[in-house]
Amino acid sequence: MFKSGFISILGRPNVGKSTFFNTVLGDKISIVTNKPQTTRNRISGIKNFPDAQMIFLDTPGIHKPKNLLNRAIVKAAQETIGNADILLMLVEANSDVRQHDVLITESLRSVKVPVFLVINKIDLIEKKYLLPLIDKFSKLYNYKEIVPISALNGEGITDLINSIKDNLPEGPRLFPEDILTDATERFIASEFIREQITIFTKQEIPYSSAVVVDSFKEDEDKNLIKISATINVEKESQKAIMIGKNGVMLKNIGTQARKHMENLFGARVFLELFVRVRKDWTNSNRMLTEFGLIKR
Ligand SMILES: Nc1nc2c(ncn2[C@@H]2O[C@H](COP(=O)(O)OP(=O)(O)OP(=O)(O)O)[C@@H](O)[C@H]2O)c(=O)[nH]1
Ligand SMILES: [Mg+2]
Repeated sequence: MFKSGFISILGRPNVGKSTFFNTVLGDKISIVTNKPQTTRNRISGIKNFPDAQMIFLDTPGIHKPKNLLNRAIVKAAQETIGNADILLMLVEANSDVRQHDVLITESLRSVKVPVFLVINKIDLIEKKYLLPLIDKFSKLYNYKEIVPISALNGEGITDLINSIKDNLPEGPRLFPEDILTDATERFIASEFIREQITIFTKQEIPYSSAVVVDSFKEDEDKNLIKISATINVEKESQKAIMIGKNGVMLKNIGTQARKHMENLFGARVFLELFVRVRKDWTNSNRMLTEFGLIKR
């Protein structure tokens, strides 16, 4: 019997959804930072077994949105709830039940598919704190399974994969075995740039930045990819910070992003970055659509 299905990874911002997604897939596809609201789009990642195919969906952290950008990213996460065969609600072992965890539980009330509680970051706590936390979460929802893991060091991942396999419906292979993700190389390139922006810049700047790849040209003979991308910010002052003194900030962002691209694409990358001010884009339906954050 072959099994297949979609597994959505849900949770409040920063609990480690994208880290878990990358660990399961064995490749760095989704970007990870120590700041909340890193992921903005739903991304799929396909994991193949001799007797099963799992399509994991990494989603943006669910929170109370304050602007149009945040409303769009929360919607992208919530939309996966109705389309998944198994839902993983990720939480952090090193924090108590938070308001946003309760918010997410509420949106799972009418769900018919199995919901797992996945307690991540167990490498950060002593084991004795696990049971009381499990107890608190169990009062919120009747989870099908409760699995403690560390997405960072891989602890518990095999057990979780086995439980997922047990709960997957019978079904055919849905995608060819050589497909890893639905994210395009262009999209991943733009994300790797945004990841470095989020790491290098402070305060509101990561949240005011959107990256668009303007051109992506592969020269197979030279094993070289030429990428040109625009970083959109909301204000002139942000543009100045993004470029930095003598262009140092932009250079650092570009250098680091290029290294990650070269690793994943297995080719040399020539990366050219531009910075452009698009006033108040985080509250513009038109610009959010242009930047791929609202589906056309
Ligand atoms: N110690 C520890 N840190 C972890 C673990 N998993 C993730 N992290 C860290 O948690 C932070 C957030 O990780 P992400 O994977 O970006 O979290 P996310 O849930 O995808 O966040 P959003 O996309 O913002 O919703 C990063 O600094 C990770 O390195 C873990 O198992 N243990
Ligand atoms: Mg993420």
